[in-house]
Amino acid sequence: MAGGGGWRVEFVKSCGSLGDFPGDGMPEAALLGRSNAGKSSLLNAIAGQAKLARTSRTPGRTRLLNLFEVQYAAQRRLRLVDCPGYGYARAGKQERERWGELIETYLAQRANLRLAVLLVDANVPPQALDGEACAWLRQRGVALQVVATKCDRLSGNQRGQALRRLEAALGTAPLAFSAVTPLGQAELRKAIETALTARATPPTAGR
Ligand SMILES: Nc1nc2c(ncn2[C@@H]2O[C@H](COP(=O)(O)OP(=O)(O)O)[C@@H](O)[C@H]2O)c(=O)[nH]1
Ligand SMILES: [Mg+2]
Repeated sequence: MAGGGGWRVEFVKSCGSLGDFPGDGMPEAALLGRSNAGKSSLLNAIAGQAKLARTSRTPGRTRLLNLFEVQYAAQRRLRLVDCPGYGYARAGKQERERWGELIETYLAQRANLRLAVLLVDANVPPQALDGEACAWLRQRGVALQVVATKCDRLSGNQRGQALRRLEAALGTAPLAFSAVTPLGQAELRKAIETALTARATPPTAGR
């Protein structure tokens, strides 16, 4: 198991309901974003494992919450909860609502949740759906880190502009990130560790 920045990441399971989640106290960070925002690529990059999460050219395929566990220090573990991409137009209305319901139940009710990591593509203008997601999370008191993905596609000037536009639209400074260059990768791992270490738990016994 190759590591990225001292992280050892493994897939645990996929969950279709909150009842499928482990009943432990391990701190969790949710990975959120519209389909095609670069979530699978980001997960592979910060894990240092090319094939950990499937990167797909068919957006909207993943319907379950996918759990990954990270060992990031001798005695520290955290869980990443990869949530289905929201707002994919070609999914039927019913499907969209069901995916949304599972994500919202998790974000609103899961006691282990410490941080929502919201991915937005830096190459497209700020999207209303992302603004709504930020507002929804703030209303519920969920700590939020916005990540501007695919920044390698932008020149320094364009990147600065895109970041300022996103900050103005979403009300929080995004972390500039690329899955294909090291940009932002160590910073994101650190931000997740810091947010989740506030109340650290010991490793799960018996796994
Ligand atoms: N240039 C570049 N392309 C990216 C980056 N992250 C994702 N992509 C591309 O964006 C598309 C969607 O990525 P994916 O990780 O599958 O997005 P997901 O649907 O949010 O999981 C794919 O074609 C990726 O190769 C990045 O950091 N830089
Ligand atoms: Mg994906």
